[in-house]
Amino acid sequence: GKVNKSAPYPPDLKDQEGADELALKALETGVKPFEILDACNVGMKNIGEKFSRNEVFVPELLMAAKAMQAVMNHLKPYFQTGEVKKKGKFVIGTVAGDLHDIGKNLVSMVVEGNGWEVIDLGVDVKTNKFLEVISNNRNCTVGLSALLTTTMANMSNTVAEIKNNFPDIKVIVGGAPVTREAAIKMGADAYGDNPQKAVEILEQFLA
Ligand code: B1M
Repeated sequence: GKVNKSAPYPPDLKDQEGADELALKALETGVKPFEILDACNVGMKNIGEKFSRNEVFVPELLMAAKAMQAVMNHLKPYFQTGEVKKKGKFVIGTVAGDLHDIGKNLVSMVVEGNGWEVIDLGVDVKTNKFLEVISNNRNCTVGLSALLTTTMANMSNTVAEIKNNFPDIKVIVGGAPVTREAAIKMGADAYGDNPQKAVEILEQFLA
């Protein structure tokens, strides 16, 4: 649609109460957590497309991110099984230069909920940080997330360095611009296009 010319600009970044209330209301009325997530993903896709068309700008992307995080806080309990974390360790981070963390956080949440111990290194994670954490957790699997076509190059470097230093460590890559072909080219062991896929891959590695 069109830019709302009467709305304050930049928008109030603290105003995420609407998302909070709507998430609770949806859960109370029996909407499934995964359905709520799907709806939010559609919203994020829409705001991304508007951004591409210069109809909204970075503050709106931030607002959307804050709203989605508010929703995810309510959904988190539904993804936790209470199962003892014993399947293995999963080290995850968004690659160097990249600050997008919503998809990465979702993967963390779902993997943890499926019984894995998750070590989440956050965003803008340099290769050396991954190497350091792997050397202290030699039995882990690593997950890398990238949301920018530019940071996919950093992702590729990180995969190469991990494989140079720790050939036995398995690496899963994912994020909107990453494809199966790109994952293979980078030398990653697997490509996850969604959090559940990441869980399935981890289970396969275990088998
Ligand atoms: Co940014 N941004 N952003 N942004 N942003 C995109 C990614 C963009 C596509 C928007 C657009 O132009 N249409 C575009 C990238 C273009 C490109 O590279 N081709 C873009 C840009 C350009 C930028 C900036 C450069 C803007 C600027 O400053 N001019 C800037 C870069 C900052 C940086 O990182 N250095 C920037 C900044 C931001 C905000 C900080 C404002 C904010 C992020 C806040 C945050 O994450 N805390 C933001 C947002 C919100 C977006 C969009 C709108 C939404 C991203 C998102 O959270 N999606 C995004 C548009 C879009 O993606 N359509 C966009 C929802 C999330 C659940 O999906 O992360 O894809 P996603 O994760 C999925 C899967 O990919 C998968 O599972 C998830 C669930 O299905 N997955 C994995 C992800 N990681 C995985 C790992 C796995 C397995 C699966 O295994 C390890």
